[in-house]
Amino acid sequence: MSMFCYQCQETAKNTGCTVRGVCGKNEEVAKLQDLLIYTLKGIADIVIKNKIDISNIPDTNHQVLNSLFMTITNANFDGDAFERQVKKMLGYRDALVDKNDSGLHDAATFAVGSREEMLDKASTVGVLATENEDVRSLRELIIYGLKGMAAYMEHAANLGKKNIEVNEFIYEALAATLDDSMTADELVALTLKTGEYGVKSMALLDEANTSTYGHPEITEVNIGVRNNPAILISGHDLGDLEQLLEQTQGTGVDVYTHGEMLPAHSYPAFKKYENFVGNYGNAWWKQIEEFETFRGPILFTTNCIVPPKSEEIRKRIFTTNSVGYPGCPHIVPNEEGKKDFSEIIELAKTLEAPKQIEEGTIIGGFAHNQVLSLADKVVDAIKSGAIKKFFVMAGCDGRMKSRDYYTEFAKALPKDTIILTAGCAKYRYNKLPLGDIGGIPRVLDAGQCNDSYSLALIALKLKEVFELDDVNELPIAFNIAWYEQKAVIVLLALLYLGVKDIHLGPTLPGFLSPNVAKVLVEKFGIAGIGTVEDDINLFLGE
Ligand code: SF4
Ligand code: SF3
Repeated sequence: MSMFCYQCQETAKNTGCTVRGVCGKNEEVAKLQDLLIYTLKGIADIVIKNKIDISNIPDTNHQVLNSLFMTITNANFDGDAFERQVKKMLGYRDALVDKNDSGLHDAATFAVGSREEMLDKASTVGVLATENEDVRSLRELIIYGLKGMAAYMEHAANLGKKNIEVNEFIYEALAATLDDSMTADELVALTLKTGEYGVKSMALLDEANTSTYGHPEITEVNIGVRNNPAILISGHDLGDLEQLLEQTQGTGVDVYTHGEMLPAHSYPAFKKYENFVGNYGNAWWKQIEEFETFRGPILFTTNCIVPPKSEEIRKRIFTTNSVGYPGCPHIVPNEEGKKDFSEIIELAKTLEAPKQIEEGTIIGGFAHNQVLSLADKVVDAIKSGAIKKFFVMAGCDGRMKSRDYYTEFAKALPKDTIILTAGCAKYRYNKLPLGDIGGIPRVLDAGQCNDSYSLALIALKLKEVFELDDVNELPIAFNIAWYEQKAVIVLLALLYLGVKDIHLGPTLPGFLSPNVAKVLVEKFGIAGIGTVEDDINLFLGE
């Protein structure tokens, strides 16, 4: 076995990628990612054992987030970037060590120089280094939750919002994954605590986005094209979008969103840009064909990157933040956080306008503020029986054929039900003509995966209005699609908020050992998916 990774839903045979990632990650990158995570654990070991006041190490805190984010599925495929990051983090780590320290873990003290030494060391510290499969499963569940949390924290930090408590928790949890004395029960408790901090990180990002760009409002988004050269912006970072829109003003270059950037159209602050045309295409995995017809440059602000099939497309790809791809220009901010996108804009001017692949509009902007402003209408519709049930179908999309389930499920839902969605999972049904209930669309899109937080707030508000003791008494079912590690933190956040009986698909995570899966089933009622018909009957109690 040359590598081992089982962090995403598409992991080979649902057990682990062992030769090359299904995502395209090669052995070297997989190993350097393992070593980077191990180095972060070493930093955490020193921070916790030496009781370091982390308010004094802001750069280390930030780079811990960035490192975690870099290892998320489809974020960064650049081996050189990982080698540099490992070296950088070893530098931060060694600066924290006191020469009188004793009792530190190997992760806090190991030394490597060359790439070869790094790869050798990585072979001994990856996921499988934890022999007990239940402990391994819980440790990885926590680590994947931290990765998702770090991504959300980084976006918030890019807009100037921080919460040092969350950084402290990240150190605590990273260090705990090195601690062989932790019992399975303690690790389960830490998993729930990870969910608690997941809620805090999503709340922080929500505050960062809404205080900077306003609250999302109901918006029709154009899915057709205009006849100008254009740039496609993908990923989740709204700060990058703002800078791109500012810099493209008056250049004759249009801007379109792809994948998870779609919800940006619902923020009031972006509506003033005349060249912010619409959304092009679908979820991340369709980029292979959609980048071909888009014809202009693409800026990735976060995952999901799919390794480009042709040299022509690779030459149009630019990355920033934690993402990277070998040979693609990576744009870094200056001291004031400003990024220079002129190279992308100049390239766009030399390329053809996008080819139209769809036309019409889709509707979005149903985040908490907008939905709560419609609360009376929604509550009346529930009371009158016009709305019988809500289905939270948030999460990720992916390539697997079995995800057709979600399209079929949405189609088969009775007309008196509403889908609440967030994340790129929505592309499985957001263009279906599902109609509305008394003017309320049957698919309410709260935004990006992190905006699952909005869905939780909406549920908690309904619980209050209906004076219920438990959120599970509401007519809301959870049928979530997962793919990468941001969906893991969303799931842990929902568990922490007390949501029970979540159905998770299209497969249960391969990283759950049978015993850990059993705990999740018994304690939280987690279940997989079945056939559309059986599941609808089950959810509707028929
Ligand atoms: Fe495999 Fe997913 Fe890991 Fe990629 S991220 S190597 S597809 S488990
Ligand atoms: Fe999608 Fe990658 Fe997860 Fe933010 S863009 S939800 S998969």
